[in-house]
Amino acid sequence: MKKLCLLFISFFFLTTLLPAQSTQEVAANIKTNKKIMNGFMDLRFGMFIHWGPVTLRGTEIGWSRGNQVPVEEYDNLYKEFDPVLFDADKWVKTAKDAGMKYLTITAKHHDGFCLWPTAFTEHNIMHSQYKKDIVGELAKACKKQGIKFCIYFTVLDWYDPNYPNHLPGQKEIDPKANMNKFVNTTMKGELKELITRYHPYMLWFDGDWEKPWTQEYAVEMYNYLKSLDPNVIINNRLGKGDHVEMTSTSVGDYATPEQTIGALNMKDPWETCMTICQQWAWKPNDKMKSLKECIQTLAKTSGGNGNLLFNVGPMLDGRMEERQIQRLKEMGDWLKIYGESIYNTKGGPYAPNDTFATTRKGNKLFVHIFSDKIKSLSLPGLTDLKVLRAHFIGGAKVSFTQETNGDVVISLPAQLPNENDSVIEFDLNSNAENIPVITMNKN
Ligand code: H79
Repeated sequence: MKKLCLLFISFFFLTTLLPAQSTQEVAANIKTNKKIMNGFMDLRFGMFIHWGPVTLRGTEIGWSRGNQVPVEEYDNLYKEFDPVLFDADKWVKTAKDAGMKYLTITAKHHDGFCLWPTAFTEHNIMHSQYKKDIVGELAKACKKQGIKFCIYFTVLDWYDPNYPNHLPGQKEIDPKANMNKFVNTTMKGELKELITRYHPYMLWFDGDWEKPWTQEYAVEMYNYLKSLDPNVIINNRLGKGDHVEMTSTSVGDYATPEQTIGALNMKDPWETCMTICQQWAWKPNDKMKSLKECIQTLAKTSGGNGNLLFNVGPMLDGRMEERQIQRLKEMGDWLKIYGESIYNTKGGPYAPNDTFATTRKGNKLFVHIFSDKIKSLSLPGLTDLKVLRAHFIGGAKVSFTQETNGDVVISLPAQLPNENDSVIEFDLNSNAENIPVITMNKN
């Protein structure tokens, strides 16, 4: 009897507690494989696009609904949305000229408006004045121009009656909502349309922090998406919790620091998303980052072994702002000269700071110099290898000495070749990618 009792108790625990726990993790064989993730991380630089009917007001997408713009007004903006000057090829060319290798469009943001003709809600582009499939046109233009096409999709939807919250920070749950139906019919249905029609390279989830979304939904959804396309890359905002770094409970393939450059990490893939101005969606006269900030952000991201997803908010008529197009083009011009120190490289071995960052590829170590205030720079810890030569990319030789303990001291000229980031290319006698992370004392 006692044995039977024990058996019963263990059966109870096995059937009730264990499965609940195991559904919170994604099986290793379903996760996106390392080769695909390495291919993604080699791209280094992508364009984020936040766009929708909210551009008619110039306020923030999603967040201004019920704040700067009354809910009733916000929810009807789409009826006026008519971006007649939208030209997918032009947007994609702008990304390409910037040296970007992938592009991510907000197919659906927190306001629930869909930029593609979905069968699951009328709150979509076909019911605007414009009536053209924005997502489809971008997917096509990306394919044509050799840019990887990716889709932003938030799990929260303040517009959908079945999603239990209808405003940011709402405490009380809508009793008429049906979260299971929202997830299993609407969300899965919409994502199936997006995957099977547009074949995105990556899905950028957001909005997982509200209470109705659970870790169980996330794991289920990850498995579902992988059943539709085993190769699709998924960011870590599908799962609950910290996004800045990968943890043992992360659901997704890579970490997503927002508006801040991620820390050096040689183990887990990550991508910083950051705005070229201050708002995600277009805002008139929004403060734009200087070229120096733009280039150094990209170099520091690469130096930390991460990608940069750089955001542009196009205007209500469908065009991107000319000053932003110019700024991006200037980044592309820098990349034409210095791209070999960004694309397909690894970050490290030093953590980037405001003076310099390093990247590496095979026997080459690239040192990005940000400051023209320094006369020399010491790189400690380069033991068991020899530096053979050094020169500025696109320029003159650089003088340096290597001490017997391996430390390298670089003498910098009074005038650096590039005012934003001058890159020194060092040839080593061994593979720079094998150097372990080197911690520096503040110099
Ligand atoms: O889509 C962009 C943001 O809308 C979204 N993620 C990026 C990619 C995001 N959703 N939530 N959050 C970011 C975190 C919340 C930030 C907030 Fe705010 C601070 C919400 C209100 C204050 C940022 C600043 C958004 C509105 C003002």
